[in-house]
Amino acid sequence: MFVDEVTINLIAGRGGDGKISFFPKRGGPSGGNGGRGGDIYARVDLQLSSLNKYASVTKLAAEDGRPGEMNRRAGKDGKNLYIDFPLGTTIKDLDSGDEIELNSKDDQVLLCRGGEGGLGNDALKSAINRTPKEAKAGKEGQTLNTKIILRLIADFGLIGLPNAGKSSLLNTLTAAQARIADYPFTTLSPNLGAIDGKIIADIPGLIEGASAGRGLGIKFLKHIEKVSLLLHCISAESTDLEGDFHTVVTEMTNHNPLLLEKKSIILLTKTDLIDSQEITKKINTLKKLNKESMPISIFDEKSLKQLKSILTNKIDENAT
Ligand SMILES: Nc1nc2c(ncn2[C@@H]2O[C@H](COP(=O)(O)OP(=O)(O)OP(=O)(O)O)[C@@H](O)[C@H]2O)c(=O)[nH]1
Ligand SMILES: [Mg+2]
Repeated sequence: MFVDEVTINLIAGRGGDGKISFFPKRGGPSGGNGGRGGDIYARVDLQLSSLNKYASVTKLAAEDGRPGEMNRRAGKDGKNLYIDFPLGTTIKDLDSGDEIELNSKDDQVLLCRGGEGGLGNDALKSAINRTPKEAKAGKEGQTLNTKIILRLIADFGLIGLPNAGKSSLLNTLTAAQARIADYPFTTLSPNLGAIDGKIIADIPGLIEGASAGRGLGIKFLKHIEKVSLLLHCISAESTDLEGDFHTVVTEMTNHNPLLLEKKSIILLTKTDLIDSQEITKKINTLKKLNKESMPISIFDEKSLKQLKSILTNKIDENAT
């Protein structure tokens, strides 16, 4: 199970009611103020990489403030609630459409403010009314209907048809141990791996009609929205390179046209399965679709080295 979207209703704490009471002998007002309701904050927990822990959570509330007490004693404030999310989480206000992104490990964002406590009758006394017989009710805490969306933070994104060899490349380039098999839809949810401290995301394969929900659909494309470079894998076994390319590009466009503006390299994968003449021919075909096209095989060290150096240069480019 990999949960990357949940809907949660947030309710900050209600303020405690003010107290109505009187000093037994003097008769003056003694009711204390109610405590503040707890606030709700979102923060980043680097240990988290999915929203699985919120899979069955529909509502989260911070503690209410306690009512005021006798002898002018204020009620206790409600405890704040801190909700931990993975880095790369977007919190969307379903009513206004506003979005907040948690993009840095130290992000802490106030989502809902707790309600003020009500004044007790002691605080309400005045020159005109020295013994008020009423107190104020605590205010409701703010509420927020949210959709929480995880977009993995990755530098490079592997895309392509099912079985194109994406997970094999991830495993070969990094220490990842993604499942690999000779049939489509082996990868059911995104895998991550690190190369020189930068993250590569491998997402499930796309097929024609993915945007209409065929195969595993396009819901995982959100995880490559933040990458700086797309690695589009096309198998050397393919007899229709252009067709394969356009299928994936069309489905990507249907998800988010901005993905097409990202830098990309086409990787002609599994080149150990064809001869060098055929490789040259296929690379020439691919270069018409994207000037940046190169052959690769997990069994060809030289090609792997070349790709690694491109990714490393990419890293250097970004660092400066
Ligand atoms: N000969 C050869 N086979 C490869 C190479 N890369 C991957 N394969 C094989 O191709 C098949 C599919 O590989 P995967 O890495 O699972 O492909 P994928 O793109 O992740 O597939 P999905 O997760 O289904 O989208 C497996 O049988 C791999 O062993 C390669 O460079 N050479
Ligand atoms: Mg895979």
